[in-house]
Amino acid sequence: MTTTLEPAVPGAGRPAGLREAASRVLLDNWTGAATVPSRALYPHQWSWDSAFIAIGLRHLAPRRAQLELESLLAAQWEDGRIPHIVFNPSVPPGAYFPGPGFWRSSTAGRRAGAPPHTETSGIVQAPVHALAAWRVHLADPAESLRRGFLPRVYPRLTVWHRYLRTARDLGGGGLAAVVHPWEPGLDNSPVWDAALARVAPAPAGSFHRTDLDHSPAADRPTDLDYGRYVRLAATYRDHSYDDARTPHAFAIEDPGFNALLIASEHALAAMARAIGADPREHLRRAEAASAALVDRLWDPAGGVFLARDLVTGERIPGHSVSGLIPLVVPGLPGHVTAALLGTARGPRFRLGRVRLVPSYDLTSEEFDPGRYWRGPSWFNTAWLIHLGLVRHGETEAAHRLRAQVLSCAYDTDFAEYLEPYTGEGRGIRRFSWTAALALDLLVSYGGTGGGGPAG
Ligand code: 9WN
Repeated sequence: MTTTLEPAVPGAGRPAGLREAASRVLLDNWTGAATVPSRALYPHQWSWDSAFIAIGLRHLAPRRAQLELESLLAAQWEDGRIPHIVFNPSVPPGAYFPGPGFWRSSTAGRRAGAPPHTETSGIVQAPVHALAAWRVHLADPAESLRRGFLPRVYPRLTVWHRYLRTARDLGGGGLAAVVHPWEPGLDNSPVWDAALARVAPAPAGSFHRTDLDHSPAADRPTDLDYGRYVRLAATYRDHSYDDARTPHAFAIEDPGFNALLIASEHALAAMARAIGADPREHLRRAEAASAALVDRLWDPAGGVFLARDLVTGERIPGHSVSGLIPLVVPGLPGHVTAALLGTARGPRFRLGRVRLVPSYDLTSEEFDPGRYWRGPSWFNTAWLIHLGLVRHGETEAAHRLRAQVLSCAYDTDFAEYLEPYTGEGRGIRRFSWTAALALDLLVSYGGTGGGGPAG
């Protein structure tokens, strides 16, 4: 078991050549209007990936970073949802499963306002977009102004948040629910196991997984997981992606997803000020959602936020990194953030004593150091925890985490995720958000990139 402490000195551990190598990944994965997460495994545009990618891309090409977000928003549905995948029509339909022929957005999603000429998935991902858009604007305000970036994206992002606040408030308590494990982005987290056990899996022979052509099966979700993912998505599709009409076997209030919505609402307030609109409604919403987050998901005994299963009405006892992500929310009660920081450093996550931040509780029987979101450390969640540490004045811990992100990204050729004890790269390499977020922490050192004034 490796317990190496990374250097606490700003900039130490910064691998020479990181900037060039990360830039090369982003340039190679750029398709003309957006960036694929990976040429091989994920050959289309993904929603929260694009937001994280834009955060890094802004340092290389602010205009491209704007386009990254604009091309995603061009596929927004009329009901406000931003789909989790926008399919590239020039990629062969069988290159990724589930592809456009499965989701059938332009027909099955017509009533929900899916775009008629672009194929997308019908589910969503975590709302990091306003937080990214504000940072993209700040990278080059003159170019942003010249292109009318904020006035173009602000109304769309506002409608996106409205969709989550209204159609997705399935629990009626002021938080957004996710209706598929792919939505919070932590696909096979043990936190979903009990809820997924209620879902009758689609028969194994009824679909063909393409992910196993690119990644070892031991690093990926299981076939049984996939059967359930397919069943949930097909049921939603067969109810025209109508949130009110779909009988949701999986409906969960996830702390990370809601924390990002709140942080992004603060970013919308900053954007509103910048374009001369009234920020007060955004601030009021952020405050109301923060209160709901604490009220519905805070677990004082565990010192962490828990997900709430809306089918049983109960909070789910498992501790995932998602429960620490509320560190990014400005203005949470001091006793909550103090407890969260203690949990991050404690035995479950061992911040500073393992690589990055494990995706699941190290002390749990379900922890698996190699399998996707059941334990491995990911760079996007590390970037978010870094933002939280900066925001709470935890400078030394932030420096250490940053140094780990830089060295681990470089040493693993921008792996998708890491074994937390050894730092060994897992999944695919040359993964876009790993490159983008390492680049961001490399360039905008000092908290400005990770802990800007809003969002
Ligand atoms: C399903 C693209 C996405 C990420 C997710 C990650 C993985 C997809 C998959 O890849 O999910 O959306 O096929 O496994 O879990 O967070 O956005 O990088």
